[in-house]
Amino acid sequence: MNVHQSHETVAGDALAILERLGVPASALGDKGLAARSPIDGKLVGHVVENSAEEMTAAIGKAHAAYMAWRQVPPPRRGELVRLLGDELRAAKEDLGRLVTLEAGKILSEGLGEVQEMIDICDFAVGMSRQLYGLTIATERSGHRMMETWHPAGVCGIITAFNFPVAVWSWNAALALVCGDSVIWKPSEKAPLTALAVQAIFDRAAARFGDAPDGLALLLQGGRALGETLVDDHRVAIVSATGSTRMGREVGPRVAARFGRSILELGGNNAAIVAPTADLDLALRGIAFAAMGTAGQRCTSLRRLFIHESVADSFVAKLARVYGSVAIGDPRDRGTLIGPLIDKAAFDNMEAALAEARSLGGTVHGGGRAREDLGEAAFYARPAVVEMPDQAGPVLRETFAPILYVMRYTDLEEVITSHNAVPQGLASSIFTLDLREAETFMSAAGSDCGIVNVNIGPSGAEIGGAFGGEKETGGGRESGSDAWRGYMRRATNTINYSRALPLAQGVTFDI
Ligand code: UN1
Repeated sequence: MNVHQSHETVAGDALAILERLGVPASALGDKGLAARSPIDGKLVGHVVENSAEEMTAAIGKAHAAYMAWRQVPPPRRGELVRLLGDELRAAKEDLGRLVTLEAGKILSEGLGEVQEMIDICDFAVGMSRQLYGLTIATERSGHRMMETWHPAGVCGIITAFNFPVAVWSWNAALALVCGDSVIWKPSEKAPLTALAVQAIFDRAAARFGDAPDGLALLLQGGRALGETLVDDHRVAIVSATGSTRMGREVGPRVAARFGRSILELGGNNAAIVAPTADLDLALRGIAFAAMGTAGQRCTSLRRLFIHESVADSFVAKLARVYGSVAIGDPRDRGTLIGPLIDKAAFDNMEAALAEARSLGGTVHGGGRAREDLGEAAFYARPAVVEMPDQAGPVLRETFAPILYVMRYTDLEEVITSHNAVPQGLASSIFTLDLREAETFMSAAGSDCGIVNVNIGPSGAEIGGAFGGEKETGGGRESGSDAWRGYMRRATNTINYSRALPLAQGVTFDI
């Protein structure tokens, strides 16, 4: 049930937060990018839009900042990120709420996203003392071989609306300790949270004292701005999060100039519910993964393979949960499903459901909900769709709360179906059978970058490397050794002998 609470207007709420977080009034104007809230579909304000020329100038500035920053000892660079984490802790309530206002996610998820930023800052601070290389056995006596990791340059960060602040921080926190400078081009659908984060970063930089100017820049605008960033040879790394369509354009453009890209693109994540699964736990795990964030995570659960022996009762329970879940204003306590980001997202959901029906799917749920919350606000009823097989929309990522359910009999066969989609981000199996769990995690199991057991595919912690295979783009961000993606490696061979032996036994006597 929805608990109705009275709220001030979304716009008033958002503008007050921006002021408290120190966003300068000059960042907002009468024209530029329209900032809307999906909660009521109304305009919050306009954000000053940057030109391609401004982007080119910013890249020059960021490059100069990198030239200075790369000389700063990494643990000192970590101190800046420590201060960023400190400022984020102080801003958590406000920034989390702003994420709710701008992206429409429920309050606990808005706060969770800011926590994810704090976590990656802590991780990066530790990492700043561990940017280590190997010492490697050499075939020549009196020699030593080792590798050194150096800052790579300017890192361009392109982010999506659905994690409007955390994805910047996964990249920025690591890039900054690695000695890179960063330029951020956020989604046009989330310009306000970006302004807030930049103000928070600027405060951390002021406390730090001698960070070079232009170390972390924010530029707002559309496609042309992104293209300028992507095509500039001074941008050593482009880390882009968004659709596979976007990645298909960004990847080759960066490659054409021999730049490096880190791509985190679409997912079409699945879960398998095996006969031995703890079904209550599976139900809860699946509900969060499929309906949380209104299905608008790249890790959202979209496909469910359920063993025929447990399918009937499980699908009935799932349909009941789907029918009773609270949809509404994400600021209300008790709401679990907030709005979709815009009308286009709702239309895509409806189109996918219509296509699923035409392919023999049985749809439970779907359709518009909570029209009382605004003509231009698009709340959708989550949908469970029983599909005869994996076809049509099941093979695509639709950024909406649709869960396609298919039955299976044999684990090996279902793993083949599981992997038979173009995307390869996140996956999970619910089973208490060790053989099944290990098979799913083995080389012959899931082909995804994230493979979970007895939890859903979404909601990863920052300590692990995050990303996926195939059309998901292959990039890894966040934890583990993802930091290496933000540095360049030098292999050093040092001769401390008086002789000059050549490798591979080559002789060259002059
Ligand atoms: C995304 O949707 O782009 O694993 C990122 C998760 C979150 C990040 C999602 N930690 O669901």
